Parts: sequence; C-alpha cells; structure tokens
Amino acid sequence: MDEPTDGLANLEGLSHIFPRELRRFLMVYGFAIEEVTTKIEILRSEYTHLHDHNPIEHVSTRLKEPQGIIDKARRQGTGLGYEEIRANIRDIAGVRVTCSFVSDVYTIFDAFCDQADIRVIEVEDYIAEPKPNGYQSLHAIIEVPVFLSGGAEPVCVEMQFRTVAMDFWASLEHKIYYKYDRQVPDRLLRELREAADTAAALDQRMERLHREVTALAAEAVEEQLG
Ligand code: 0O2
Repeated sequence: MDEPTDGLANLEGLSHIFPRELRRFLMVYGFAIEEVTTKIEILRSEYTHLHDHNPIEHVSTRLKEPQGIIDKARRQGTGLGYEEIRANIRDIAGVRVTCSFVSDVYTIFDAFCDQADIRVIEVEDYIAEPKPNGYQSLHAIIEVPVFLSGGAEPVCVEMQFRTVAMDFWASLEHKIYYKYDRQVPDRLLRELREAADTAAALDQRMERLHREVTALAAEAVEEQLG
C-alpha cells in the first residue's frame, strides 16, 4: 500500500512515483476539468442547435505536473502541504476555450459564469486591457463542485477564453519566449507587439464580416417568406 506523504514536500525528483494521496489530490482536479468541459460542450451544442452558430472552435485542458506545482509553490513561498497548495495555487487545473469571435468569448464566458454552481473568484480581462507585450485573453479563476462519494468538494480551475487569432499569437509568443530562454531580443519583442495589434485588427474585421454575412442571410430568408 502507498505510504501517506507530508504534502508534496518529499516528492522533489520523485514525481514519477505518485503516492496514493497525490493521486487523489490530482484526481479531483481532473474531475473538475471534466465538469467544466462538459458544461462548455453543452453550451457549444446549445448554440449550434438553437442559434445556428458554433461559437467555440476548440477546448484544451491541462493538469499541472507535480514538479510544476512544487516549482510554483517554491516561487510563491507557499508551503508544500496539500491544504496550502490547494488554497494558494489556483491553476493546477486549466481549461482554455478558443472561440470564433471576440463577442463569442464574452457570450460563452457570461453563460458559463452565470451557472448556479460556478463561483467566480477572480477575473482578469486582458482583452479589454492587453498585457504590455500584446497578450490578449479573458482569464478567470472559478470554483466548481466535484461530487465524490464523501460529498461535494469545491475545486479551483483556471479558465482562459480567447479567439483563434489570440490563441495563434499566444502559442507563437510562448515558443519564442522559451526558445530565447526568456531573453527575447528587443526587435522581436517590438514585432510581437505589432503582430498582436494585427491579430486584434483581424478579429475586429472578421467579426464585422460575420455580422454582415449573418444579416444578409437573414434578409434572404425574410424575402423568401414574404
Ligand atoms: P501554463 O502552462 O499555460 O499554465 P501565474 O500563472 O499565477 O504565475 P498570473 O499572473 O497569476 O501568473 O497569471 P496570468 O498572468 O493570468 O497567466 C496565467 C497563464 O496565462 C499563463 O500560464 C499562460 O498560459 C497565459 N499567459 C499569461 N500571460 C501570457 C503571455 O504574455 N504570453 C503567453 N503566451 N501566455 C500568457 P503559465 O503559468 O505561463 O503556463
């Protein structure tokens, strides 16, 4: 039988062993990801069936590795006990929702956060106020109940809502950042900032086109009916 551990303290370099307590700790975050993705999938289906428009391009999820949790706890000066980690590291479970248009980002975000069992803990709107490097996304830390045999456990999930253009920019920026070991030359930083502005302009343009096409299609239907 697995030995109980004193939180993650004795796991450095041993994260492949995964004692039972750690497996249970991570399992609950995995269930929270499942709860959240089910909610998002239901919203996607509802919009597709009732509004003839699929606002969600794709959904991706990630569960932080034990070593990543330990590294973050050390950076934050958080102790390595499970309770401290649970209380202070709120991005162990992450769900990213990539939408077609900026309006879809807010529509899905509102529909998700308005659900009775979702508690919104913190929202950071990097679309309204992009980061200095140009990064855009709508971030939220939420709590969702996970129903286990012993009762419901509220679990934190970091949610990111963004458009395809924002996602494209962020994934390239992330690669460049790591390629240069976080010391990106000034010229590239300037270009990345400009590329973020281009992506935002593309988002605006595509949204306008989408509205025009939708209006034209509605007119065509009205003409046929009337
Ligand atoms: P991963 O593997 O994606 O989780 P913190 O995460 O707590 O250290 P903070 O300031 O509380 O930092 O969170 P913030 O700024 O909301 O960022 C959390 C996540 O957003 C990051 O997770 C990235 O996924 C994404 N993100 C934030 N800023 C940028 C950025 O400038 N460029 C890119 N490409 N992504 C960004 P992690 O921790 O980096 O990794």
